[in-house]
Amino acid sequence: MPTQSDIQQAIQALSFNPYTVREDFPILSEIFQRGEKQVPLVYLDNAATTQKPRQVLDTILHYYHHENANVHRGIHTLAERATEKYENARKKVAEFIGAPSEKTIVFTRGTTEAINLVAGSWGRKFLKAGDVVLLSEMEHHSNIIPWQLLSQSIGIELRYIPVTEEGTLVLDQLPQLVDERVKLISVTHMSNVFGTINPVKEIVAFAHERDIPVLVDGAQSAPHMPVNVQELGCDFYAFSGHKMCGPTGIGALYATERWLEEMDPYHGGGEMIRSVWWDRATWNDIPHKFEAGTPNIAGAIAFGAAIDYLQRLGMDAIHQYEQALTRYALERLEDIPGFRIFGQAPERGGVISFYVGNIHPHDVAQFLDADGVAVRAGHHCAQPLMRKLGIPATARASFYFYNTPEEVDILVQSIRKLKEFFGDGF
Ligand code: 7TS
Repeated sequence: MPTQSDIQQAIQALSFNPYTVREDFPILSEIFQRGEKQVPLVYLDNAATTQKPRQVLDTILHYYHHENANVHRGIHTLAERATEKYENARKKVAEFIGAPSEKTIVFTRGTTEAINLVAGSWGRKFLKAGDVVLLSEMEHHSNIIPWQLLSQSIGIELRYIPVTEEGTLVLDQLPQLVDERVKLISVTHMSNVFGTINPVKEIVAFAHERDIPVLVDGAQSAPHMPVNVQELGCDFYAFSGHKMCGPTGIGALYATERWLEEMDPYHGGGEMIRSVWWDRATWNDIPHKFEAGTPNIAGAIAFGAAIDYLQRLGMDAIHQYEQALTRYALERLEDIPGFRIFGQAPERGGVISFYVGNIHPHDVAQFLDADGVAVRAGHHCAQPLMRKLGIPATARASFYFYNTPEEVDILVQSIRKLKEFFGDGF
């Protein structure tokens, strides 16, 4: 079992210090009153959303104090400032995921909207009744429902790559699952339930040999590991700013230039047009063709600031530290009798879904909250997967680079206390 001193050694070797970065996050100093006692916040719900550093918060304030104007339309100084900052943020996003050009980055509200954009625009143009979209059984609802909606309107069919008990994809079945009717594969890079990191590069290689495009849901991968979309080779990659220190309501879709050129607009309105007549219109260049209306300007600029922040720490170091912290947590949690983990893939990130004895996950989360520990309990927007696992929900702890081994210790202690509290009923 990695000891405190092992993990402290791992921390020494990092290019950042998880204890000092915490000072950048005002909310991490939150203290809750519990009767006579005060307990510090232990925030372990990072797969749902992450906290925001001062650098991102200041960027939002600075934007509204000094730069606020609409983008791409004004000639005045503020409009130029806002446009430059907004487009500069796009460049940062492109560079962050190794995209070949900022033209391949469409700002969206987040992963969900990015996937809906692909289903609504690419899907409607390139799919027809009887075509198959291949998903996996570990997808978040946001990579299931847009395809179900498309299925209801144009008659595509959905197939699913099965998952094993340990939370890995049964990729041996790909040759049987992928026939000539499969026209798109859309899979998550990292599961928000199991923490499994899927071998998307191999999936893309398999698909491209058959001329099948691939969408990667990067909601849980972009925040936690270095990602290079050109290396992965995927056609589409969707992710959210709020899961990587940015604000809510902003995210991005990467798509290859070829697809963006060929796809039709998703929403209609200002910004996305070149010329409009009463009965027709022509479209703006990519990516603006997909950004109708006034965008989330402050959000995009703050997303850029979040990327600057992460890159200062280093994505490799973030990944390395989270791996060490997850190992530290897993070994302590597995030591608790009756502790059951969902997701034992060898390649995994900092998401731990669990059951304690037969206590309902909502009770677990409530009990932990009394100790200041924030975990999520629920179906994690993966109801079909929960059904397959035969459970209504799990409790889930998920880490980010600002979590510490001491916080893991508090989680472990709190679960041990829970066990004592429930006694024989445990
Ligand atoms: N895909 C995955 C794999 C996710 O984990 C999530 C959000 C989404 C897509 C949707 O992202 P959004 O930013 O558009 O909402 N996952 C979670 C979660 O696990 N708990 O709350 C949100």
